[in-house]
Amino acid sequence: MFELLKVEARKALNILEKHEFVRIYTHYDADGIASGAIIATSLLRMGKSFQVSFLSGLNEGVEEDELIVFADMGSGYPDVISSLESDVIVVDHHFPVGRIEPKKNFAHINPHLSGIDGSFELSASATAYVLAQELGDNRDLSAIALVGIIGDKQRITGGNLQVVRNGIENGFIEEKDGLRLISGKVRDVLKLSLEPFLDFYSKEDELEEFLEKTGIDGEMNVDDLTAEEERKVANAIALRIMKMNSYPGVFEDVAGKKFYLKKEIIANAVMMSEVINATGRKANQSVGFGICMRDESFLTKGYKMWKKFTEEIHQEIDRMRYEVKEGRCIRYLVMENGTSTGPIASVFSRYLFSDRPFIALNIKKDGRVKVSARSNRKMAEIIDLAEVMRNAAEKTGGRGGGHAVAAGANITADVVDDFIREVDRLCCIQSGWN
Ligand SMILES: [Mn+2]
Repeated sequence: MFELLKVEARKALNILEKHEFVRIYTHYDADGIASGAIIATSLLRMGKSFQVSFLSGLNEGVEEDELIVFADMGSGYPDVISSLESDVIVVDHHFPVGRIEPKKNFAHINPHLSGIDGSFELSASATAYVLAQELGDNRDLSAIALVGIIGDKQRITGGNLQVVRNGIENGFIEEKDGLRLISGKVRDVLKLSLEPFLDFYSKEDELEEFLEKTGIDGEMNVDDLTAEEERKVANAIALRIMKMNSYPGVFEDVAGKKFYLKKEIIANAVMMSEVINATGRKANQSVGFGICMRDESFLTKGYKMWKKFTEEIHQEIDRMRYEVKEGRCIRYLVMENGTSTGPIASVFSRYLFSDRPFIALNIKKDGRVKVSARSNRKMAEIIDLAEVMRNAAEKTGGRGGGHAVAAGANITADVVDDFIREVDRLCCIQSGWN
């Protein structure tokens, strides 16, 4: 299934062979950090040196070099890529836009160009893994690919499944039946989990009642639950999620299979993904990158950031759920100096307000505005948020793009109202709701 991707990956190998040093730009989320680590590790094993930088998008400054590799970004920015005087390799899974006219050597590794749905079935990290396998024996990196797959909330089907199977067959990933949850004591896990979001953070009474009804000791470690206990928790979680106006598909993502990484310094794949994500959102990507490179000295810091970030998100959710506004066809939230837009938009769109696309805007002190738009697989069939973000941002002097189900934009504070109006209008046109 990766034959066409591999053709492009071999082109990338030819370019890489001409260089000793590679400059890597990657996205600052879990999938981006995992992709960066996969590429960096494969380069190290080839004896090449590299420098990696983390960006929120390609609108930020990119420095020219002999060879630049873009990971988890690039396909949506043909103008930026075409303007570069460097050799370029793009490893991305966002839908390609426009036409790239490279000045120098160029390889474009993107599942959408190879008949694979990159929005749901191949993360950037899994795409990077396909490249890594052309560069050498990098089968162990299938575990890091899985961290990115989970981080992007993709399904483990199609290409992703093939990568994960590869990891299982080679002993780098262990698959078990059960709930896909973070690690820790049952009580803390239920309270802090964001995927699934269970809305226990400030509802201690409900949490204790939940534990009592299911007959589970909250002090027990989730990984030590018996199959019977796990089934009880799963049923109770399913019931709670159902009562929340959540998207029906969310439970499928939690129940079924859980994954343990045999060679990584965090064994629970969901936990590793959450920690990496938190370091990215906290502008400390090098910590997450270090963990993906199996450097234990970053672990304590990583866990600390995860705890802090997760609590901030829960507090923000509690504060902001009553500030959510309605458009004609969207729901939206305008924050000032908020923690992060992506995670909050994910929880709102999947668990609390799942019947409309959700747009979170964060106005920063410098007047720049970060926008995250989220929906669910079903809604993504009628509304393409990547297109909505791109068009609305372009109309208001910004830039946007992403996936049909999860997209983003960067705009300025003075156009926020116009931007929201345009997003609402475009969502109405696409959906035909209004
Ligand atoms: Mn991604």
